[in-house]
Amino acid sequence: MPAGPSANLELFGSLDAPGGAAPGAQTRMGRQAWILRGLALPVTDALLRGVDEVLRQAPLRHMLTPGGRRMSVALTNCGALGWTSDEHGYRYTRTDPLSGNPWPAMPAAFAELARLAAQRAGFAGFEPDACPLNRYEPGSRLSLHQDRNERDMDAPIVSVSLGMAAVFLFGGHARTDPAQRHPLFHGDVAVWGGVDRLRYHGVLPVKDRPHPVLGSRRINFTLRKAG
Ligand SMILES: O=C(O)CCC(=O)C(=O)O
Repeated sequence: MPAGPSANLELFGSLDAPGGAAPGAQTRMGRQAWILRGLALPVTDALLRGVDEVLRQAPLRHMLTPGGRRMSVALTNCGALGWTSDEHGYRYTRTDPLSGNPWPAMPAAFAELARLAAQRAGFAGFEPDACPLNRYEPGSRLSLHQDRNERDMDAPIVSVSLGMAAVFLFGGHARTDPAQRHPLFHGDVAVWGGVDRLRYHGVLPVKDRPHPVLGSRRINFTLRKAG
């Protein structure tokens, strides 16, 4: 059984814990949903170089929701397909609407980590073609949502966390289902797919607990098979 909210926060104690959860540990969120603790730690330098390169080519921006609200997370993309949102709805595009250019290539380190994480979580052969990248500042949040704009629902979502810690909400198949709360630390990788692929998830408003490398920022990128 997945651990409940209080179990996880008690297990890992304070979100201020500088080292985060023990690398190599695994938190089970569902039958086919895991947090692989610290899996990204050995490659964070390559990942952060990749992040810089993506941001240089496709700067972060605050997108509008279809309801006209400005998202509190700033977002961009890399890979063949990029996720965008505006007053007309959510969709994947091959080009960045700001520049008209193709989205930046997916850094090799992102794709390699995604394949490793997916394989560890029971999804061998994962080949992502899309990667929305979010930047959270203190107060930024992501409300409960399902990732359902991707064509390939057999493929998992692989979600990599860097920088400040945050609380991840992992709910059920209805928005009103109770949500588990899991701390996510620098280097943690969450994977959900199969029977858990369409579960609602989100992030509570991020508290300002500066990270030694990224300061008052949290970077999260999610690798997907969208096309
Ligand atoms: O920031 C996170 O940990 C989750 C990101 C997410 O749910 C998304 O980009 O759809």
